[in-house]
Amino acid sequence: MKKTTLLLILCLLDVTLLAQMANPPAPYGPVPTPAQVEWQKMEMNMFCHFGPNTFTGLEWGEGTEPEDIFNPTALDCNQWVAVAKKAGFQGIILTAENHDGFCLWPNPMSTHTVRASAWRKGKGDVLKELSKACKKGGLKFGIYISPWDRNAPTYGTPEYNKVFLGTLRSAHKHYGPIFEQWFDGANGEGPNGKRQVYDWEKYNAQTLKLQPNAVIFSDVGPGCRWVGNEEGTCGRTCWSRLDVEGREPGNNAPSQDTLNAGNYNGVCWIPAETDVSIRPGWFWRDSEHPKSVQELLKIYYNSVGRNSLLLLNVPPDTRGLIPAEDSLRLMEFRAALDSIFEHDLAKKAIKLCVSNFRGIGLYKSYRECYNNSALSSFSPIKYDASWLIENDYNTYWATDDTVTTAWVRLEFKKPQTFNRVMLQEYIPLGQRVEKFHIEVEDENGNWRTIASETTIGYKRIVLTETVTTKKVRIVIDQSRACIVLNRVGLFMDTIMN
Ligand code: FUL
Repeated sequence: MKKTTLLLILCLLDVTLLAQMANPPAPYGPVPTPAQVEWQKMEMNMFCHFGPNTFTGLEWGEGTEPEDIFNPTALDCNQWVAVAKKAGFQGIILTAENHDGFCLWPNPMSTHTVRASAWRKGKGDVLKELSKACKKGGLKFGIYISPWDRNAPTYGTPEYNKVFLGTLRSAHKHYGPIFEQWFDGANGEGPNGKRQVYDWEKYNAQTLKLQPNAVIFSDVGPGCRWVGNEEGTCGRTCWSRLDVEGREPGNNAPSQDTLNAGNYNGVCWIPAETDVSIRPGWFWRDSEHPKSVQELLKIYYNSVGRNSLLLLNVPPDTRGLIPAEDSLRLMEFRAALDSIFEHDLAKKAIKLCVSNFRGIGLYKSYRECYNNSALSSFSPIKYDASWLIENDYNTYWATDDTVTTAWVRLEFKKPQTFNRVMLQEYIPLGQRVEKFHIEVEDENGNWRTIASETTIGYKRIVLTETVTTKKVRIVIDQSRACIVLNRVGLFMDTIMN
């Protein structure tokens, strides 16, 4: 055998070997816990605001409403679950207790509960019904409890912390597993109102002791953070990192802008959750109606599409059912999402090329492109571009440790028309990308930039003009460590333009 042939064979063998031997990228900065990763993957959950306000039309109940006010005529949590599942939600969070202090379960720490109401002769328990229905339907169950309690006689005294811990214990002991505990930061007592020094440390510690997989929501986490507004808009730049040293939910929380964008150098992994209502109010009111599909799509792009989780409130009515018009709207919303995201044009690429992939070092020129065709003799190599069009979240394209600027090019046999570009980072290893742009090639072979953005995170959906092209290039201009991307998708939205 000629020396050159032997060398060539060795080279070919080596290149695969080198890539296979390459170590995975080291984590960068703060990283999510496994529970936070699972939480983020849920993408869309349903919020249910339900309680005395459903019957009085108030947004903030006073805490003095007679218990008998709460009297749903046909409560059926299986219906909530059926609607949620068909709409594509992965979990439901219920307002077990809003600011009026009324508890939807027979909380032994309070007299202001379903036990004292006429509903089902005081034997009803919404938490029990919904947690059971979720289990049966395969949805996750979460609980909202407001620390600001306008009914509790002890509110404003140190004694209240004990009462609140008892309330949490009662909910967490009997209705788990709970995937998220939602702590509201609101307090409308006004300048002369009662002041409560909350023992957040104890609330969080006890919650995690009883529900170790619960992601705790508040203005400052520790599991996930408020996005800073109730309009359904996460920042175009959105870091899942936040600085919380010396901060607390409520008045001492970071500014709403900070919550919206996160902190570039934030020490903790606390991703944003976007809570917004399908209707103008949080609670059901006869006079109000659900948002349009266009509005819901916009919310979806501004939340899920910007590295946030969407918690969409769909309030049950006085019967204890999700009204037909809301459920119908959700089905239309689902159909719209399916029509857009079912057809990923990126999967049609015949070639996926990258400027670098991890582990091939000197052999860089050996294989820049992955041929995505059944006849191809190429099989995927660890960290090469082929993983970008795979659905498995645990496989990804990664660059060498020193490479923080790189591109990926998708080539098609026939021109493709799209206006949505989806990118995902592999967040178990941290959030890295801070600047990227998207280019398309025109008929004359010239590249044109169609979008320039900043962060990606778990999921980023970039809205572009509608383009038709045979070549697309995603250029990562700046990454804080080597690039770890696990998905590129191209979609056409004909509904929201
Ligand atoms: C706010 C509360 O005041 C509302 O009642 C609602 O629960 C919303 C989700 O959060 O802070």
